[in-house]
Amino acid sequence: MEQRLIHLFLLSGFLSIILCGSREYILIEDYKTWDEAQDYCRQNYIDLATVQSDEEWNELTKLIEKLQFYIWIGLYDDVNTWHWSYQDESVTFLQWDSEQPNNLNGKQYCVNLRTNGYWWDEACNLTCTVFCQSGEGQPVLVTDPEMSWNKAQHYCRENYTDLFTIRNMDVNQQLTVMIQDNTCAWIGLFRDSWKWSDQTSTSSSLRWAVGQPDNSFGQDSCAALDYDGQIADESCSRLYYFLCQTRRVKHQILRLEVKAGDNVNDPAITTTVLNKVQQKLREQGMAADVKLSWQQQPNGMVFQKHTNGLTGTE
Ligand SMILES: *[C@@H]1O[C@H](CO)[C@@H](O)[C@H](O)[C@H]1NC(C)=O
Ligand SMILES: *[C@@H]1O[C@H](CO)[C@@H](O)[C@H](O)[C@H]1NC(C)=O
Ligand SMILES: [Ca+2]
Ligand SMILES: [Ca+2]
Repeated sequence: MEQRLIHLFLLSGFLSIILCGSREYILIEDYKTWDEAQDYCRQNYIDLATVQSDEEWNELTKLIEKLQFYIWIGLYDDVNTWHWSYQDESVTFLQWDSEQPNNLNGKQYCVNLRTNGYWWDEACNLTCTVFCQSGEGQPVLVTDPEMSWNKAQHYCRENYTDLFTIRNMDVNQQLTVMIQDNTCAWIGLFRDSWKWSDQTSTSSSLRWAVGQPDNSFGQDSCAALDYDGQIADESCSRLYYFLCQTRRVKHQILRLEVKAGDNVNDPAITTTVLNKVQQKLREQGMAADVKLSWQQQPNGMVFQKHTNGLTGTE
């Protein structure tokens, strides 16, 4: 058998590991509007506070125990996000009635057509007749039974194409003539509602105080915690203390020693090693909040040769 003599070196490299921990809240005892508070938190921390889990709610409740009034958090009502149910089309034509949309008493996320030919934003659980859209794009009026907007969307998607999309005045006129004997008819227009400032999902349930959101001042598109640790919608221009969020970050540096040939600083190899470590972390369910990177040595290399070379055989 042929033996090839190669040189092995003892090399070491440093792996930087950054662990992102849970959310941490910082109460800022300074009166600001919601927008000013958002700016402040984004400049000094991560953002206004997002609250997703039970543990996070508990953490907050501890913070506010000593307070007497509202505190801004990162929740806001995205009031200008009207779009159509069918293919998520954006809005090019609008026919609001005077003083609409007004989000009266809060929770008006769906739109119906009235007999005067104008549109109203309404609570989606109101029951109305329905304009579905046929496969040919024609309006079909469903008068029996009257339905909530969500039921109507389900009904139209199952039996036709979707709720109806109104793109111009002529069609709006055509529909208006069709509903003369009814008070309202749902069309496909609706909007997004409450969102977190840091754009994380609002899927976890929001702890609204009883009767909230109610838009009682007419422009309540920002959320504050009350002294019970529940949420209320409030006018964004009010001046309240506020909660910022940050994350506990842990930084560790790991020294790795390898015995290898001369080519370990090849990016293909260092990347492979990094991926292997990442995979190990993932197998242990830890990868989501971990950032790994190599620390480059002063000479730009990842691995540094120790002074004494070793000699081995392959
Ligand atoms: C709609 O829901 C609200 C509570 O979210 C309720 O007070 C109201 O009575 C409901 N309206 C209808 C028509 O069901
Ligand atoms: C489709 O139409 C039928 C007949 O009107 C109705 O019974 C059914 O509930 C509709 N489908 C849905 C999903 O509403
Ligand atoms: Ca309205
Ligand atoms: Ca309110």
